[in-house]
Amino acid sequence: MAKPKQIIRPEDITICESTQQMISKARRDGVELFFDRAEELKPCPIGADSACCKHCSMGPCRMNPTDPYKRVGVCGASIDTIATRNFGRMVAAGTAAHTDHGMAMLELFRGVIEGTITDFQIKDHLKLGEVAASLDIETDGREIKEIAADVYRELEKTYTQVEGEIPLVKRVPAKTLETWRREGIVPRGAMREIMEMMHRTAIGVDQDYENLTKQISRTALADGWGGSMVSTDISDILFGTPSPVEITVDMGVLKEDQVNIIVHGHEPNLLEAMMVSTAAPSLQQMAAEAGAKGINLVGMCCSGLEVLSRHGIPHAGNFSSTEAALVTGAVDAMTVDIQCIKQDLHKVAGCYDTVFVTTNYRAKIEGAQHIELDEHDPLKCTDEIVIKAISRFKNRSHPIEIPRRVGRGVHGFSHEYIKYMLGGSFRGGYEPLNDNIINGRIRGVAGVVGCTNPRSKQDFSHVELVKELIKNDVLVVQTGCSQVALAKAGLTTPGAAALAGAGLAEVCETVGIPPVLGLGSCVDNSRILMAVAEMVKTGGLGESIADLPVAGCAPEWMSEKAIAIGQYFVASGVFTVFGHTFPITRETKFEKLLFEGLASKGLGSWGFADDPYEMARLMLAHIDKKRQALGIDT
Ligand code: SF4
Ligand code: MSK
Repeated sequence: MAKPKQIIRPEDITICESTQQMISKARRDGVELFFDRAEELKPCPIGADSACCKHCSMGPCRMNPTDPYKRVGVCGASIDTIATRNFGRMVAAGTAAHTDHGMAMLELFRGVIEGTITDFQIKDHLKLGEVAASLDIETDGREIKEIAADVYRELEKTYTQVEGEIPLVKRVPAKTLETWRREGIVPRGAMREIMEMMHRTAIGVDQDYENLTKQISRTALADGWGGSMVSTDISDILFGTPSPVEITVDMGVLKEDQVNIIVHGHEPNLLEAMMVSTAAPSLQQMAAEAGAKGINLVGMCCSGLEVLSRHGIPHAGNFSSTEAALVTGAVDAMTVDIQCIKQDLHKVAGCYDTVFVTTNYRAKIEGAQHIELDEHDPLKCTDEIVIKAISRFKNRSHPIEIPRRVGRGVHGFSHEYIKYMLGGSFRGGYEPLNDNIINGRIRGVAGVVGCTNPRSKQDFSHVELVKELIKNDVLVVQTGCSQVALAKAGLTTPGAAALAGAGLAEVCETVGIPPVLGLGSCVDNSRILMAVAEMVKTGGLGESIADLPVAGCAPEWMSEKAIAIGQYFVASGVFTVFGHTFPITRETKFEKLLFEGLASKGLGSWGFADDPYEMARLMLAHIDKKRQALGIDT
């Protein structure tokens, strides 16, 4: 007799109560969610340990992860070659995603400079000036467009430069850059690095895991200090550098009596255009005539974080909640552009007659309607979507159940703002960050970032880890879906200082900041790089990023982009812990290199832990080790 299928309780799947409520509703409605498939589709244990190669048709070749050196592939590839190549291709894919996104922002910038795109403008002249100065571009007495054209030309090299160092390495602390030069990992343009990474991981090319790992670091650095950093800078120049703003999160931001439009994905331009469309008097009037009290624009995932940080637009939830938001029945339209968009959103939307629209030529979904966002006339796309959403509102035919929860917080902490807030400098102002680290009020700084993953209880590790860190006087900076988890848990309010250790609480209360600072979307991890670079340059905490009492963590990661981010932090000198899974076979030379060997070369290192308390323990131990080495072990 077949065993009855075990039904997992929603509270064992997620700590997000809104998502729990929607999982129960989806079950009642007979709608399958990705949580259900994660239960049914168990991961292949050989693939999970990255012990399988399918780089040619002599394979696929499967190694034995419990006895990794017992055999080699048909071509003779060892477990170290196989696992390193797999890891390298993840980094290449993640880097490609961030850099292609950054390049799209740069093309938009070029259109604005050339005057072919008129619906977007250069909004933040101060940031443009700062970026120009960081690239040694003259600004005195010059027209904005002239400066912008020079900035464009320099930043284009981030992608296309075939030899030599990309311009943004000027921002890297001298000693860190010296280490990169010694190791031969200073990046050229991302196109070159990704191309070489793909070449060297093909059958019969680079079969020395140490040599391959150098290219892995070089490729990842072309992302962090290249494509991602350009994306952040250009988005700030065009849409404004974030500064602290009060925000609301969770599914309670949806409104039963309004037309609800969710924008999900990664590119800020779609949401910026949607802000204009939803505010248009003619469309507001149309919504009113349909019986709506207004048009409610809401973000999800990283698109949402871009506009949450800049404009305080409400945010309905992170990666694991995107289907669940549709289950409310209250979403009249969901638009998506690129990255982290589950294919089955289209199907779930169909179950509730929600208008579901893809908008980017790079990312269509079979069967889904596509209304392309053309930056030359963006409102054509967004107006059409708003009209469709109003029509769906008018004809709503599904019962609506909106979870009532709304979390509040203060987000929008760019690295520029952190610097300003902490006294105009990371050291020497009225509440300098470096001095507070040196005097021990702040024990260290941790970046807690990244995705959620249906293979671990949604949000749990993010929240528990951050609670442990702030309790131990570690200031936490955040990007991506992680900060949505913390905002829902109420830890991004200044009042959360009550949960911090005495030293950190004192700093937070004096400056008026939360102990957990949301910095933006996943490309905005570049803001964390800039913050750590600034900490080194300010002085008192060593000469390279690897000397700092800082650590990073992606406790519930899932995307190849996360691996690229992790590797660029490690290559920059940061101890970086990943949770729940790590794509590597244990007890191999490649594992030893990533977890120990890179640090001995002056870079950072990887760490892994399965539960948030162990993640915190590893990070605190690293921070304390660095404090001791700096002689500030107070
Ligand atoms: Fe097997 Fe080598 Fe081909 Fe990989 S490259 S599938 S290890 S034969
Ligand atoms: S959206 S990459 S799930 S952070 Fe940037 Fe969230 Fe991870 Fe996507």
